[in-house]
Amino acid sequence: MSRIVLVNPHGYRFIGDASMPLALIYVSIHLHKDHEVVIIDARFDKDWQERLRRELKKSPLCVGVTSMVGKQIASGLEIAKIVKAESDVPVVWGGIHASLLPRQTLEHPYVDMVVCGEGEETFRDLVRALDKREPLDAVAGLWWKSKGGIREGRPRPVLDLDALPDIPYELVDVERHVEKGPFGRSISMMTSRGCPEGCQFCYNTVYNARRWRGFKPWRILKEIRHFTEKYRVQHVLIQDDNFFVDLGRVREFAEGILSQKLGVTWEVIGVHPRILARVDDELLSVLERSGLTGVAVGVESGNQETLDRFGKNYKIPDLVAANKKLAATCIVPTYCYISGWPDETRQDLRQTVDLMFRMKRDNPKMVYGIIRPLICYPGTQIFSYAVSRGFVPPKKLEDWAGFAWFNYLDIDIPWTTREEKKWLIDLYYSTVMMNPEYVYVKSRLFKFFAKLHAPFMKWRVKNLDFRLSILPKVLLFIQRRLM
Ligand code: B12
Ligand code: SF4
Repeated sequence: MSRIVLVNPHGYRFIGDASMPLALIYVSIHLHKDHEVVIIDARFDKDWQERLRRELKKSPLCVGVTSMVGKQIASGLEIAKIVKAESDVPVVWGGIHASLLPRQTLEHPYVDMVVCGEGEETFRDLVRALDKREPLDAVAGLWWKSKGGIREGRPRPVLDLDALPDIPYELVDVERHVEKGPFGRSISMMTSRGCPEGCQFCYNTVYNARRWRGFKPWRILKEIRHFTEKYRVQHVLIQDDNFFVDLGRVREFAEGILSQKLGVTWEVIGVHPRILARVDDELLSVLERSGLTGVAVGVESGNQETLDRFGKNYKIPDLVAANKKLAATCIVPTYCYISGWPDETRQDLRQTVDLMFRMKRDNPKMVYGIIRPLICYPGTQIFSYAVSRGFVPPKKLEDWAGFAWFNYLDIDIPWTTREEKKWLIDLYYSTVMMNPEYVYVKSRLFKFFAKLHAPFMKWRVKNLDFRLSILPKVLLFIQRRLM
């Protein structure tokens, strides 16, 4: 039995994120029975550096790190630096960022291997090869460094999700990831991967090649039962990119919650407006009775031309109708928007803001949601478009740590001036403060301030008037310097 150490980097501090480190739990799925798998979480373990150093003394086969663009990269490199300074243990990176840019990730001296794409089988095969000192050539899905330079294994086919064994949640202290929210003890989970849509600003079109696959309802229900019975979980946050793709699956799942009397409420963060519009009254009623409390919907823009141009395949009147239908239920929608599209005019943005307030009039329960400036992430079609317009992407792994909203003013966006970016940032943080209920910010202090300032921020956003606006700048400073 060998040892494997996995470390979850921290991203922004203080937002209070306690979600399960699902990536690291899933990659352990085939390994934890035959090996000692240790998961360290830099978000919670105050002494994570010491724990890592102690683990390194036990000569693990490798140390694995997950990655997503933004601050997690800096934290991931801090982890890798410790491993390199104190041992000869190979450092394996996985996750969306490393998978999209494996070569550049491997060019960093602290990274020895990259698991590209889904990690369950690739990591299992890699661990076997390391354990038996076999060559790495046979490991599909792996990129690695060798004396001859960077090597690329053959691609790994996508997984059959239902063939996976039970997910080893107990590798972490599950209780630590049970969050206390308005619906009681809540836990996050994933029930599907990928998305068939073609939004040009989303990693899915490349990372998952528009393939969607979901766990069968019986499996999701079994997991929820485990959480309710063992951890008294009362609410489930489903983090899928597009949960509603297969409405038959959704119905079976919702009916299963009712027939099995699971007694939980649930919430979904990935919903496409077109599919929402397809949910008929009868299914809506099943969903409501089964305990669906909220859906986060990617509206993106109130300008139809922008939606059509960037592949968000739906019509605004369908969304407006779906919102009205939701108004008659207990299901609370949160709508998410993007600003700063290529060549977006103030008039286009005005339409987005008008849509936001119109939806509130039609459905007073609704959560406004946030208007985020567009960041062209690697692996999206809009990223290639930005490059064609002169955008020069970061050349080194460490430079991606600053590729996020807190640094928006310094990201080169070919179609936006610095003045315009300042204005979009004011709009962004003003909408953040309009949403004390926003699902991803758990900090009570934030919620308190947001409640206090919400009416004023709504006025600013509605009138697109950011003169003398101090608060968004304070928030930007906090996110840049302190988080
Ligand atoms: C939960 C989540 C979060 C949580 C993080 C929880 C955590 N553990 O730290 C929170 C809310 C904090 C968060 C924040 C952000 N997120 Co986020 N998040 C997600 C979400 C919804 C689910 C991630 C997840 O758990 N997936 C489930 C696991 C099983 O899948 P997986 O991560 O792909 O892992 C598999 C493989 O990648 C691989 N793998 C992954 N890690 C490793 C490690 C090793 C060693 C190996 C071998 C394999 C391996 O194997 C796994 C199993 O197959 C994804 C969307 C998505 N569908 O993935 C976005 C997503 C990852 N987030 C994204 C972004 C942009 C952000 C933010 C930057 C946005 C922001 N608001 O500022 C922030 C900032 C994070 C930061 N850097 O500080 C993007 C990433 C894009 C990119 N190019 O990296 C995504 C894809 C959303 C999107 N549609 O664009 N996020
Ligand atoms: S619907 Fe959502 S998850 Fe699917 S491609 Fe569009 S933005 Fe990405």
